[in-house]
Amino acid sequence: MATNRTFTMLKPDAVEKGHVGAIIEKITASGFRIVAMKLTQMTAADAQEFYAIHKERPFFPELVEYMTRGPIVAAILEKDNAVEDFRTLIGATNPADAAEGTIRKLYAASIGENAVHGSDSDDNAAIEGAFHFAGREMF
Ligand code: IDP
Ligand code: MG
Repeated sequence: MATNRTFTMLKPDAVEKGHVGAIIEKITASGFRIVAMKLTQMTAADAQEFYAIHKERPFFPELVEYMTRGPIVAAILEKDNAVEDFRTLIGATNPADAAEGTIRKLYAASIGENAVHGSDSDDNAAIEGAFHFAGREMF
């Protein structure tokens, strides 16, 4: 995957609250092109694998429960400097620390239920995109 791509999930809380349209509008208005997108739901095994780096953290069971409780919107996005620019657009992990106007500031309830995921590196963007999408689903 090209290094100008990142991977995102609109998490179950964002879908439940009806924020999908507003968040996608903000993403595309910020210059990201949608390469792939779908509504899907992760199994516990999926979430444990996706978030394996956090498996020793005390919040891991809560994170798996949260991420599997309902559908998510998974997407691959393209833009110059995609990974860094998308992390800026979503804001800090804890919405209390997120900058004004960021997606987490606008739509996240807490550090756990924080509305949106963004890859933290080009390598992880490629791994996470391939976790959710087959090549024929990417445009
Ligand atoms: P990130 O999503 O901003 O990269 P990470 O530290 O990688 O943040 O954590 C992954 C996800 O785990 C967060 O987005 C959030 O949903 C959850 N999480 C992180 N820290 C906590 C916590 O202290 N309590 C509960 N959930 C957390
Ligand atoms: Mg992270």
